[in-house]
Amino acid sequence: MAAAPIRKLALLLLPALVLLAVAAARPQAGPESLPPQDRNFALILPGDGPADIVRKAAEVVPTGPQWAWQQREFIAFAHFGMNTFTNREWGQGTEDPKLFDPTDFDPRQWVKAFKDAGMDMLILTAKHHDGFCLWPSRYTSHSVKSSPWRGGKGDVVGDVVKACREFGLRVGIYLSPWDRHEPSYGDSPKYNEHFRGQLRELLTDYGPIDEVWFDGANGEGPNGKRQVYDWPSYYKVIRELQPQAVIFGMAPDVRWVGTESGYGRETEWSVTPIDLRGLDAAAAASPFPLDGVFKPGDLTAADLGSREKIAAATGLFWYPAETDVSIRPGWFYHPADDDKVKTPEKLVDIYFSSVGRNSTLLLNVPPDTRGRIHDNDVKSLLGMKAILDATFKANLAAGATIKSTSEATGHGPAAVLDGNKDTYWTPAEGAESAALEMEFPDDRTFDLALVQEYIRAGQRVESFVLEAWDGKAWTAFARGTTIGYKRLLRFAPVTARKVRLTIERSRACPALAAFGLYRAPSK
Ligand code: FUL
Repeated sequence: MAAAPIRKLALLLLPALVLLAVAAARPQAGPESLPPQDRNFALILPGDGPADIVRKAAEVVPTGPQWAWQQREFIAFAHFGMNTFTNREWGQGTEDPKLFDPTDFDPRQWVKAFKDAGMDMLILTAKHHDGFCLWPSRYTSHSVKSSPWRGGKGDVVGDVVKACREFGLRVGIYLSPWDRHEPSYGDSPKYNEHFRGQLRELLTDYGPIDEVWFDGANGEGPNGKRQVYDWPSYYKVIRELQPQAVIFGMAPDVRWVGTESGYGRETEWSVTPIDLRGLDAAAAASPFPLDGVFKPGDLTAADLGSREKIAAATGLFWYPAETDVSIRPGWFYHPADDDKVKTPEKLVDIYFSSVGRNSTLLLNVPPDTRGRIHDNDVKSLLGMKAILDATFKANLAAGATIKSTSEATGHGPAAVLDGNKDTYWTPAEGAESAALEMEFPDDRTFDLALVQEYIRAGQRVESFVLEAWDGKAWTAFARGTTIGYKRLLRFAPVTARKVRLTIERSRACPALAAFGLYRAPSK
């Protein structure tokens, strides 16, 4: 019964999709063995069997903004606002703006610490659920305007952005749709207009904003009413004013990894199901095709993208994971937590379980009531960076003689060791197996491997194994499932002169951008 309308839709969509494919042709065309890649979604058509679905999943690729975001890897989050001064995690919206009064506000100190820690962007809570605005919004007086700080003339967002520009960090904005202060909240059209207005201010007045962070919290407002958020209209404002930005959470660009612990899944797929039945030809051909049909599903599920999971999908899209976690027990600063800051070793473990599992790491480091980052947090951040620098200082696989089972023209195995993310090895068309063998000039000892797929051609690898040659035989020392943008594997130290990486299962021919072997510093 349901098949007929879907088929009709598919016929309708076909010309639009062909058009899209032509219009969005990528400058980085793959070799002949890789099909043309240009869309971050795929329609499953009636009659598509399991093999077609798997092939389609392998062909879905990130958009330009998603690709740029993925390479940012390590992002700072700063929860700062009314809660910093009331020592709470969630404010009620009734707080007196006079409470907001940092004594030594110094965003340059934060941003320098983030830069020194190797972070690439800072996302600031411009407004949390209590509704207090860190910028002088024209839409409310519940903001820095009504605080004693700088005589009501201050602008936290403006100063933080300025510091980010000075140190070369990108900027992201957290703007809570749930607003426990704003009287129009719950009066749906009115508040939607208010919220779009605030978005417009933030996305117009502060230069490039590269990520907008939306959680889905939807509690009651001051009048006890719940708001019906008009998400597509919010996306429209963002797409128009900052088309290069990705939207996190309640939007089809970047998903929540599903935990707040810093630990993502071992098997992390960036291609997941989406219901595309509402997508018409015009929407499909628009620059942001998924904005009108996106609905968040259960992102806490253990499996979001296996063959079993996608088997019944009506569509698939590129929806990569971001792992948000706080360096402290809470998101906001609380003096009682000063001795509960995560240690450098814990942060490194989190890095391996997020960046090392095909995700980005969004690490929250909350400024205190002075408006500075506490020394304990700075120490942990820098300690983490020192461990990562010592770990990744030299790729022990560099300089190896490298052979592959086969290669497509122009995509030989040396590409995985050349330090260039835009070159990759891929086997010859129709190859049945895919393996790389590396021989070093001498014995090497390592306890960590890095593998990266060239995700601009899609995420394909489902399982792989690493083996060492002991002079007589190959012995497996590490195994992994998905790779995606980056996979880091830790194992007991191995000493070998020859190492083999075998792709055991893949959705299409694998395309690998990087391989590395490293040794963690001894403690
Ligand atoms: C959640 C919020 O409710 C928390 O307060 C915090 O901002 C976290 C990052 O997102 O949904």
